[in-house]
Amino acid sequence: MSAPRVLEGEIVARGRKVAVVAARFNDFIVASLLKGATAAWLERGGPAEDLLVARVPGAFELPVAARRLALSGRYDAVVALGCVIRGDTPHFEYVSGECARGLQLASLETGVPVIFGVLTVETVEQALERAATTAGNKGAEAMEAALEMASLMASLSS
Ligand code: INI
Repeated sequence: MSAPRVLEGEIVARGRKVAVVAARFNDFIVASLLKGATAAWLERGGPAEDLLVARVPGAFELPVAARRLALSGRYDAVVALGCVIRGDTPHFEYVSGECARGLQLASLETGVPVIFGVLTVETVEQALERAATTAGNKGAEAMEAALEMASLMASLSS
């Protein structure tokens, strides 16, 4: 019996162009996510000059900037980085929900992978765990997902 043909993206940065859009809100966490994403890009063989980083005020502003970058046609993938901490107000639901919805929309509307590297957590401790500098950095994971999707999208259209 013949096996099905399986397509899977490779996590390789050389030859790719990626944009990162990162929120400044909760920068004590987002800075670590950005460090992780940049380190993953360099480790996977990406030249520093082929990685663009754009900053926005907060997670709520990530979708519009991600969409603009995706629409430019210059990037194979966009990575959105941010951190929303629940706190005591319903603000959390609006910011995190609209951010997730907007990023997914930007991806579906443009056909460019937009990666959700936004922490949505209950506490600062949970955020710190996910932005660790050693293992489990969600920024690095987001970059790896971006590279895998960029590669997969290229093979799906060839
Ligand atoms: N933005 C975040 O990125 N994280 C948060 O936790 C947050 N909280 O809690 O309010 C937050 N708010 C700002 C928001 O993203 C917008 O920048 C602001 O509302 C202006 O549109």
